[in-house]
Amino acid sequence: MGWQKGPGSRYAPLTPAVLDPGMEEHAPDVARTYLHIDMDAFFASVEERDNPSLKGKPVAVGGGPGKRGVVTTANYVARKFGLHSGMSAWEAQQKCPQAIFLPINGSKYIYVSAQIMATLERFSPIVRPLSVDEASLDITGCDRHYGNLAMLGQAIKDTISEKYGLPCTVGIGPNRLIAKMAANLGKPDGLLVLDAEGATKAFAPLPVNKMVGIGKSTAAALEGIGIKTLGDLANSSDYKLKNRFGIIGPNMRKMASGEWAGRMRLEDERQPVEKSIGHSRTFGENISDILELRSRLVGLAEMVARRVRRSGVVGRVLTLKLRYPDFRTPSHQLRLPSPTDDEETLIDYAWRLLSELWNPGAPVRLLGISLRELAPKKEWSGQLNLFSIRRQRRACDLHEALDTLRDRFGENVVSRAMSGRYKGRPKRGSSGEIIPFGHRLSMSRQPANTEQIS
Ligand code: DCP
Ligand code: MG
Repeated sequence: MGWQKGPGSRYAPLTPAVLDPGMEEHAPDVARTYLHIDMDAFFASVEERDNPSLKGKPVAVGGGPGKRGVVTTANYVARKFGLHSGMSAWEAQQKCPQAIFLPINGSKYIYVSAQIMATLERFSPIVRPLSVDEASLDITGCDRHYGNLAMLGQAIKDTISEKYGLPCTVGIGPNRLIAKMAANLGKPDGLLVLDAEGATKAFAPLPVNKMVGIGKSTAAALEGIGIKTLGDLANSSDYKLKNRFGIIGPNMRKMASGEWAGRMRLEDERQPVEKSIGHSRTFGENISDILELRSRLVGLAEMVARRVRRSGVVGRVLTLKLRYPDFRTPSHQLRLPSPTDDEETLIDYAWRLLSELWNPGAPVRLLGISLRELAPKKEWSGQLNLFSIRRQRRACDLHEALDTLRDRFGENVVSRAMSGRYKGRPKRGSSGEIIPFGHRLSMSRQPANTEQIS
């Protein structure tokens, strides 16, 4: 799906974090300098560091022979064989049978990430962690102690290497976009400083999908009007672009020219205001234990709620699906009393759906939940009664704090699975169904349907 124009078109306010307008602390007319740091093959590099015998060999984290799921990352040796993040374990094994597949050690990576972020604060008072292995620093004036910008960049690379034994790439530029793009261009183990003019030259020959925020389908739409490279995009007319993409069009042109487009919210087509937002997990081993299933459900609900909040929407219809080992994939859905982005609500109702759908004790291979009938949150705020506004406000504070932590240290850093509310063995009703934790909830139900997914 490409960007469309017109009042009917809605895309998620999903902004690549580096381009979030909220991140610009200073008036744009004040000349500033930014540094973007991104660790190289982060999870794999941490594993190589901790086991030097892996050096020089193709390494992937996640996946593995006989395992399901996906590769989270591959080291640069393995990338030569075509391995990459998000590739299915099966495909990765076909492409590189000799690769060493390692289990994911999330808490270790989060710990290392926190160490690195803390170290970066020595180099600038303004450090914005953007993901588990990426940060954007405002380094205006900070280079004076080091000689020049490149020397500051090198000092950061050396420090990370000496203290943590890990490689990274650093990009420096007059705005966060150029700094991020410079880091992308410098990978791996690189250091690239670009001024505005250098950025225009460096971007020009690149295919349009190399620009942060331009994915495959927008690239295809651009190609459809004869724009293949960032140079083509930079030289396009705003009229033509606006006609095809709406306000996003001229903003894309600005970005291709290396101009800070921070006042816009560049919507990432990979997550348009989808019809639904959901997550599912295929388990390494089938799960038949109810407590284990509940804990997975809580994790999924948290992830869905977080994505929903990030998109600035609320959703009305909740669907739960599970897959049995024979690949039967029944699903069950309900309409919530009011649209929500609250994980506790999702947990309550998803739990209820599970109790009605699941054959207790039956092994489960996959569990997923999704929320649809999404609408912008602001459209709903007027319709909430006083009580729910107060409740929502308290929930919002909590969500904000948790989202910040997860943005900073990754999805698994905080978990509510052991909070009092979800502790203990679930109760069963008279007919054997599982009663949700908290109060019983009234809802309108739709019959379970069964879909076959191969
Ligand atoms: N990651 C993940 N699932 C993905 C992509 C990434 O779990 N689909 C994890 C593994 C990566 C880490 O996040 O090591 C950081 O992601 P990056 O996109 O920065 O990728 P890498 O650091 O692995 O490689 P690069 O050198 O390209 O930055
Ligand atoms: Mg990285």
